Amino acid sequence: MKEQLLELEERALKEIAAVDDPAELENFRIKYLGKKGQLTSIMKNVGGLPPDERPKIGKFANLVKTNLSKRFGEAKDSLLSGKVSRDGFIDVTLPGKEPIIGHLHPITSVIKEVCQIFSRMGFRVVKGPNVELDYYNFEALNIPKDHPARDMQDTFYISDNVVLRTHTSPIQVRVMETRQPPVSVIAPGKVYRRDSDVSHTPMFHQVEGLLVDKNVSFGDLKGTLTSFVHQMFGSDTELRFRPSFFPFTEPSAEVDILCVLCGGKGCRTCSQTGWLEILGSGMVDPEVYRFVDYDADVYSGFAFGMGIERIAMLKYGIDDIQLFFKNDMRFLRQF
Ligand code: 2U9
Repeated sequence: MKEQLLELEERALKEIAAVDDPAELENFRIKYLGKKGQLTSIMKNVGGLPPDERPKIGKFANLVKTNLSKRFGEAKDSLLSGKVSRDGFIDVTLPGKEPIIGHLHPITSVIKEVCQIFSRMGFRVVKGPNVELDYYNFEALNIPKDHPARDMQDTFYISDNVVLRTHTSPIQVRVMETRQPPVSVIAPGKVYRRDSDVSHTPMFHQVEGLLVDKNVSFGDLKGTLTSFVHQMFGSDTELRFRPSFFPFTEPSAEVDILCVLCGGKGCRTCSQTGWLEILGSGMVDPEVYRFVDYDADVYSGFAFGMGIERIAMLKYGIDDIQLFFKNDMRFLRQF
């Protein structure tokens, strides 16, 4: 009987190791451990053994039963703990795997937000080439031949008169060349400058705007940009227009907002001034109209430009521009 028990144990252990669904497991239990099961039948015969053999075989049979019951319990636990069986058993009570849902890069979403604000004010979004003629990038924008921006140290030259655009202004020149006023356009895109440190990258993003019509005044510029700042940074954001200079606008002004970090008290971010520069602007210089055949006696207009990385850094409190270009998921997931 001992051999019988040993053979049964070996066979049962082999069988249970291959069981991978709950129905098979129940069949196993009935086959070996059930009331009419094979082990139960053998155990029923123990009573008929000679009295000297009975305790030894009885004890051995009980050990086999304990062992098979234990294996049965373990197999049941492992099947119910959510493992997916070969034929598709799934524990539907387990929490699902959360899919990773992507989203826009923070720079893309800031560009979209800026464009949406100006679109609502009637500006049309326009695009243009990244590789640009010197004429559109510098000449037609009244940037003189000896201007430092034209230096090989500052601009990526493809050839003598072809560059990687250093701003998106050439897009507006191309628009002006093809249509007479009124024009109101917004030009987003990548720009390239030979610059790389904690606050500069050789490629960054700009959004520029241009509006030309009859009777456009500096008041229109101030109203439009004040509305933009209030929509972008909050309606109670304090701002100021500070005189500046650009070759393509006259007069020119830079727009500062009260420092978002110190509230105007002065800190490292605002270089103790209490103000943060967010964009440049001005009335289009009549010199530019000469290149595109606009009548400067009839038309006037304003233009502005902003660096998107800078806007995003101020909006989200980021202190390192390089983070936008590293594709580190720990950074990107926060937006
Ligand atoms: C045309 C005429 C005028 C676009 C302008 C600025 C002022 C300006 C800078 C902001 C930060 C560039 O990214 S930045 O370094 N831009 O300050 N841009 S006015 O003026 C134009 C554009 C097109 C035909």
